[in-house]
Amino acid sequence: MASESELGIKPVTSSELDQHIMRVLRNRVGKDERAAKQHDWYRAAIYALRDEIIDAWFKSTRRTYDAGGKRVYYLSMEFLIGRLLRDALSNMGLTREMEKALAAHGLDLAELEEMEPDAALGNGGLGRLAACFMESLATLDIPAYGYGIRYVNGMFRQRIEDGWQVELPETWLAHGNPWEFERVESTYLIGFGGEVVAHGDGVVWDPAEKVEATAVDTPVVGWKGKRVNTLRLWTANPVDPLKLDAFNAGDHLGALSEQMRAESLVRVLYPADSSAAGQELRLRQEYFFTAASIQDIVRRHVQYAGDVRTLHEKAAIQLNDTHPSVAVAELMRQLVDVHGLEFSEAWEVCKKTISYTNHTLLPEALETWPLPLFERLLPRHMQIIYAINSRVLREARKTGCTDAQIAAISLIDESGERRVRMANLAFVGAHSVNGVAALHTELMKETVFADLHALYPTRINNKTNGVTPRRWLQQCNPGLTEVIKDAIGPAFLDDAARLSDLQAMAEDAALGERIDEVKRANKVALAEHIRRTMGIRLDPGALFDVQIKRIHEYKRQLLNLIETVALYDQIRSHPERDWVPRVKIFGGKAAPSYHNAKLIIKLANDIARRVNSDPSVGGLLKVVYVPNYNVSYAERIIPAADLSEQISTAGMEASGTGNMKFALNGALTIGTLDGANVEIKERVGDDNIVIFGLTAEEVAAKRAGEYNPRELIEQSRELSQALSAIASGVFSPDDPNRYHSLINGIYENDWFMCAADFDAYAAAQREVDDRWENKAGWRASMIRNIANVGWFSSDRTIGEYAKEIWKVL
Ligand code: NBG
Repeated sequence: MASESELGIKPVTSSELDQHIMRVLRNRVGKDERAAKQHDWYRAAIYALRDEIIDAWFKSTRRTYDAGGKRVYYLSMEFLIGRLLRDALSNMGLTREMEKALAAHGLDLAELEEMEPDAALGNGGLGRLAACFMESLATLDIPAYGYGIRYVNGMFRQRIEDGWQVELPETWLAHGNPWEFERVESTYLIGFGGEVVAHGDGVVWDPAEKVEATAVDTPVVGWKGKRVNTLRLWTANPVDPLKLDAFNAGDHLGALSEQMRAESLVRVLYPADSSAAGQELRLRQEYFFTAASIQDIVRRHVQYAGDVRTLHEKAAIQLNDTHPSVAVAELMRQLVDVHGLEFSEAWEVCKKTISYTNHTLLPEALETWPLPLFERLLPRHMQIIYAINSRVLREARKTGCTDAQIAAISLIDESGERRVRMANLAFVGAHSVNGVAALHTELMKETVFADLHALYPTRINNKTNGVTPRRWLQQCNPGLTEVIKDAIGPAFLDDAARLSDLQAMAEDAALGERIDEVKRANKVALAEHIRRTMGIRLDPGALFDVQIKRIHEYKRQLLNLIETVALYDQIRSHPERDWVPRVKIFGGKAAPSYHNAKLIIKLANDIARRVNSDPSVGGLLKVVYVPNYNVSYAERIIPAADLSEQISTAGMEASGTGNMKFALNGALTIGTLDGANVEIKERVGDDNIVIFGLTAEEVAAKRAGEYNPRELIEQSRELSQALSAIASGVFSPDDPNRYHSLINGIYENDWFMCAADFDAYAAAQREVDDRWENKAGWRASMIRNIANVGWFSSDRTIGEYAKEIWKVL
């Protein structure tokens, strides 16, 4: 147990915790020990732990108020937090105490942990990054609020039926959420529609519709309980829940229409990753949570500092992608219309307060809204955007921008149907615009933001992503954590950079063996889970080759599948060779409307069915598609992986964070020079990673030039055979044409460069085999990966944001 001085809170013994749990079981859950079921104990355990956290929470909040400190506000549409029990216990230093307290009643903590629903309020990397950042903010003792939406249904649950993805609603709140606190006193009115009317010297917005946003708070505990911050998620309520006159007139449904309108705002998370959602409801969601957050921030500031003009001294607002970028217009509206500042003065305060992170260069994911829709829903914001635009474009004119440059900088896209460009709004309204990996940041300057960058050349900066080592090493891989502790002592638990102490021991055979034993135990546990849930038997001695992430063409699960088919052919044609036994594990969700992504899932399942039942590959190759991949599943798979697939078309993956988690757990990466892979390679060294394929520059050149995939395919025997097998229905005898168009896309256009990179990828896979055969070499590489990726801790990332953007450290 951690000491009081470290925690800043009173240490708790297991018997105190036990008494606490019994009290809570009785008084809050309403059961005694005899009647209590597993779920009652689960709630009692969380409530008891939560009580311990609350003390630290109050202390943290009080300290910030007393010190008059600056706060960080992280505005994000997504927080993919996953389960909280294990995380909170470990950070509070109470895991052992809880285990003991529960064991006294014959209960197993691990079983209770499994009962917790996975809070999936996000799609993928962007949402998980926000969750890692919240934990690191608390760990670094930085006062911070995360602001988002309390979705009733988060990310959908994925079922695989006959190989196809089927989406089911996820009901994570079905049995209540013991972690949260509703704050009815923090309720704000959020308007939509209506008109702008003259008022005194200025104008006011008179919305036609209003809903209430109410705060629901979840405590976020940092490492060793040093600080507890708040994740504040907004829920929506109607101003007038029941229209009694309508009800009395017999219109029972119509009477509830306001209720339904409000509920729809927080009902679902849009399940599209890296593509614009586009619908009116999405814009309403964005405005709803952003406006509530800005009102809350401004209210807190005015209450404690008095003068709204000093907002930037006490508040740093980070926009997580463009989703909350209407914050720029909303903050301006608050400052000018509500608090009476001059436009110019407000504009300076706004820029100094706000900063923006870009997470993708995919043009289809850069949000824009049809002007008529935006103006109808947010008429005053539209006026403010025009006013900002005229300032910016006048400034641009003065510096000698051409018409083409002006058109690119403008907040309004005039090229077709007129649209509001949210990325440009965020860019001009922020003092800092950052990318999430070195390569991505450079590409931002050269491509999507080239003209804005020329106008504001110091605004773009890089903050390479990171992951929290608490969840992604200590909690998901306790075995490895123990081995590392034995080898280099516990300093790395407080500072992941200290993992580098392992570097000098990379060739230590005894250490290599122990790390290998842990990896094997993790593989046995995963294999057992897969056997139990899917009925597939895996050999833990095989190389576990894993690609888990959202399904997207640019991430190239298809390239991996084509290589799998080629390997299958090779094993069958050359049974006499010493093949390295492989287990290919795939997992991930596809956006429900993304046709090709769903087809890729079906293809993986078709290949799996065929390969796994073919006696001629004799256990040398197995293919598994794990259903419903989520944070908790990642915590199970990553510690068991030998090989991490990070094979996106170069230039398209902004950073990746899975790549960091795998390396931290001792997997080797096979990958392209894309996103943070580039920086992982620099750190682990060329001999401890397998890099292949076109560079971002080469991809751009091919796309601009005369790339002929058909010719390439015809020159590569393995590739053409694998493609024709898939296209001709070898894996889909029930529907031989199923993959025709998918494969034809590679022949005709191959935007994602599967054909161009195939030979290099296949050769890289055989290089992995060779390395695997050299056991000592592989183990040394595992150690060198673990030793050199401490830099990818989100503590380092948040430290950089704090010093360079927020100025709070
Ligand atoms: C994703 C990128 C990833 C990156 C995460 C977190 C979006 C829009 N972007 O490469 O695709 O790791 O953001 O920065 O989801």
